Amino acid sequence: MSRPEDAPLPLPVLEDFEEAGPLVGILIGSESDREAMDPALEELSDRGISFELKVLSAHRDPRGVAAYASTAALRGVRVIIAAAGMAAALPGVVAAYSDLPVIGVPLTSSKSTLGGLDAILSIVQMPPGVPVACVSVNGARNAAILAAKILGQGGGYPGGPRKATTDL
Ligand code: AIR
Repeated sequence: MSRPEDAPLPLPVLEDFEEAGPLVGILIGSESDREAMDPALEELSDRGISFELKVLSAHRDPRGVAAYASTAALRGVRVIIAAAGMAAALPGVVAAYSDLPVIGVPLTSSKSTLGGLDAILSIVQMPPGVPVACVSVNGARNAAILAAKILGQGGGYPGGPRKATTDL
């Protein structure tokens, strides 16, 4: 007898992603990563930079990640921050499906026995041709600051004047 969980996953509905996007897309691999990313949300909010946050796992919902990443630029998203713990494939998979700059945030996880070393190596060791920027373990705030700097290239600085270096 077939079980509901054996049914093929529905194909992602691209209409789900068609609404106009913010400047920054933040992806987290699990609901359990949300709190670790709060500093990024705070930093982007302080700078007046629009963002969205979605929970999408590269391993548990690969087609959802593919659909998001391959449509983000069309929606106006200009930088993607992707955060995950353990075998953190999320930033790399996003970079595989999108030409947008991707900033990876390796996270510690209550389930990780390696304290974030697993995640940072998963993110930083990308093969040639598919780059992903990588901040420190739990470096959510730095990811947001880097996103703001990327957005500031070639024009005005989004979110107003830079904070003093001593605030960083
Ligand atoms: N994760 C989820 N799918 C792929 C990966 N690498 C990560 C999450 C989270 C950790 O696994 O980003 O940090 C544990 O997730 P959960 O949902 O079991 O708490």
